[in-house]
Amino acid sequence: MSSPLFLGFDLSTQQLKAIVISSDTHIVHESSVHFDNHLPHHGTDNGAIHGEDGEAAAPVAMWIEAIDVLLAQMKSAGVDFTRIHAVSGSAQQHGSVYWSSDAPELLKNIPSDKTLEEHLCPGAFSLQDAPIWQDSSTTEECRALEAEVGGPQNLADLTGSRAYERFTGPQISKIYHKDREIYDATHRISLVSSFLASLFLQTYAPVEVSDASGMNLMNILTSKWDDHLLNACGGPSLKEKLGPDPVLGGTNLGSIGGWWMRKWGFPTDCIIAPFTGDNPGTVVALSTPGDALLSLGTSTTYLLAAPPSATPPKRMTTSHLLSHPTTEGASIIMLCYKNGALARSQIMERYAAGSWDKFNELVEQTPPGNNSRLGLYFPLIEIIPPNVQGQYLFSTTNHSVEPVESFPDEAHPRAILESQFLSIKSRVLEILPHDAPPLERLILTGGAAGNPTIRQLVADIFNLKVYVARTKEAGSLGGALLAKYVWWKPQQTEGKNSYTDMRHQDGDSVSEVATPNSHVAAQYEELVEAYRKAEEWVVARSTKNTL
Ligand code: XUL
Repeated sequence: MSSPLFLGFDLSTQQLKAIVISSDTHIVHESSVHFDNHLPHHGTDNGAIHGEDGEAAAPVAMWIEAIDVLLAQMKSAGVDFTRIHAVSGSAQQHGSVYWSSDAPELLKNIPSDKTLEEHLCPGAFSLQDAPIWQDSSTTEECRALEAEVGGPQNLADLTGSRAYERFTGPQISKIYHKDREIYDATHRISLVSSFLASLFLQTYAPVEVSDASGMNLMNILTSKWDDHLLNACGGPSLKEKLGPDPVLGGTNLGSIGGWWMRKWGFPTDCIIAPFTGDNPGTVVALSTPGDALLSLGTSTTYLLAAPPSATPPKRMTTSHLLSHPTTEGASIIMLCYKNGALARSQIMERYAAGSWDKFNELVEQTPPGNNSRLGLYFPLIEIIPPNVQGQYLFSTTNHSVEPVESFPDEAHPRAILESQFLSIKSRVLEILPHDAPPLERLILTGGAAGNPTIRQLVADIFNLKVYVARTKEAGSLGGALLAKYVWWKPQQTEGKNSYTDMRHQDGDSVSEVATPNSHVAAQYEELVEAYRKAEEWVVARSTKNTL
């Protein structure tokens, strides 16, 4: 009855989810609160309020009310909070929460007869709507930040990413330069992840390293705030407003606050561990360093947990490098593409009579390399490579590529899959240091992960065994695992207490679904160069078009 349980949250764009796991990592409870549906009075559209110039924000009061509602829901479903030994979670990356100078006192003294929302809102915040990752209003601040360090590549070398509108540094910079009154009234700035941890601690929580990597403010090699960048984004007071340098996941931040014990019955020794971002949370849920994760959803996201190595992965202006949440010195390489499922289903509609079975048949009828045809498809303006749009067809001969007008209809399904995956492969080869240990597994998630033809093609192109995840709730599971880790770690002997050791004891959360054919994989190695040339042609052509 009293065996320990661990609670993990995921505060994503559209909902707040919670997962409770047992010490042998079985999911024993899941709950969620959907912002638009359950809390419509906050007036959000898919969890956000959009402004006219690309602004996107979420009411902090909505997130806090969601916690009150979720806890009540869990209690009535019979979750026994007295058995929760640790709490952690993950949250949408990059968003920022602005606490007022009354926040420390308000956080500390929450009366048991009040909800979090009644007590904290609006007084604990200097800005009621938190800017979120969908915000694209800070182009000016991005260019200024890059110029400050000598250009986008220098900023990528320093922080792991060039400046992006959604990143927290440019967001803070906008408030500092354009809303000084709000900035000056701000006592502490949290990420969405550290804001959640602060509520549970009832005092400010530090930012976690992996999520801090999405700010353009942390030195990616030392995991410390970079004073020059802090100064550029928020003047001399930003260092104090951000609090101590970021901490590693699995750090014991202290016990849960008194309100949580009195109101919900959490035990006095329930530990709070740092909350992380949703992408790093997914990485810790489904992979260990040496694994790659490929999410084939609306967008395509590739996440690679790179083990510690003497030479750090190369930092590029089209990918992100994040510190790994639990393994010191390890990192996560992240690539985000806009043209994922939409582009594939357009091809399926147009050339495979609207049927995925037909699409698969056409792929299987054509040989790897597509009879020397390469097609790149960008119905939406792409992120990687930046700002390209349209359809580009090529014939490939011995490492050279020639643009062509058209393909036979049946060549398109294989062409889109090959080019989407070769784009990732070419970049991973470029980013990974030469002395990096070989990758071990590729874990597929997202809608297309169920397609057997796609699974096999992915195995062949990346030359890796392909696995699929057994859960859809990777973000909150990652949070629950980080909670379990902070409890488990001190009970182990030194040298056998890493997060990876814990996950090995847990057994796998993925199942193998495809094995590469080494002969075919070798053919794809050869095609990477042709793909690069085709992409160069497309980029040169789009640059010309926009001049
Ligand atoms: C990653 C990003 C999104 C959010 C969504 O850089 O902006 O994936 O984390 O929750």
